[in-house]
Amino acid sequence: MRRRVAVLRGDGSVYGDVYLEQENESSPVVISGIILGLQPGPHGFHIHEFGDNSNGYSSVGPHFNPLHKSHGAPTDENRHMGDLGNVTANVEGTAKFKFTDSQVTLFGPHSVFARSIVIHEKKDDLGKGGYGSSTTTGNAGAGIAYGVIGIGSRI
Ligand SMILES: *[C@@H]1O[C@H](CO)[C@@H](O)[C@H](O)[C@H]1NC(C)=O
Ligand SMILES: CC(=O)N[C@H]1CO[C@H](CO)[C@@H](O)[C@@H]1O
Ligand SMILES: [Cu+2]
Ligand SMILES: [Zn+2]
Repeated sequence: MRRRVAVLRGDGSVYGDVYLEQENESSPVVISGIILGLQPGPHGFHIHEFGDNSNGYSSVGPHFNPLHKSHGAPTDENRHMGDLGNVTANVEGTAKFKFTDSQVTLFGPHSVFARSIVIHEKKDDLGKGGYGSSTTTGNAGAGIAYGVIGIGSRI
């Protein structure tokens, strides 16, 4: 079992914790967490390439995309590995979630360990919004909280 954790912070009031757990390299990764301080509604949720927030959201790089694909929905075959779709905040601005993903892994050369998790100000249109940035970022706007995927405690 590998357990990783990302502590999300930004310049504003949004913060949260995201957990990634995977039994072994052939089992799906389970992604869960809670993010607070959001505007109600869907927010783009991705793994970005770099575990570097020395310059805030500007330094986390593009969506993690080791297989050189296009932006898409988590259920698409043609998607960035880091494309996790949206998480949705309730009227209180809290998004609580738990889902599995078939492409993200904590093992091998494409491991997402030490990369960044980002939540965005706007919804991810899953590549289908028709904006210039739909096919690269889902037109999700700026990242409002982000954190490096690090080593979690073993419980
Ligand atoms: C991987 O973990 C799954 C449970 O998630 C288990 O069914 C499977 O046997 C394990 N595979 C290996 C190679 O250990
Ligand atoms: C509004 C919208 O596009 N919501 C999508 C956000 O991502 C999730 C997870 O992939 C989808 O289920 C939603 O349809
Ligand atoms: Cu993103
Ligand atoms: Zn993407």
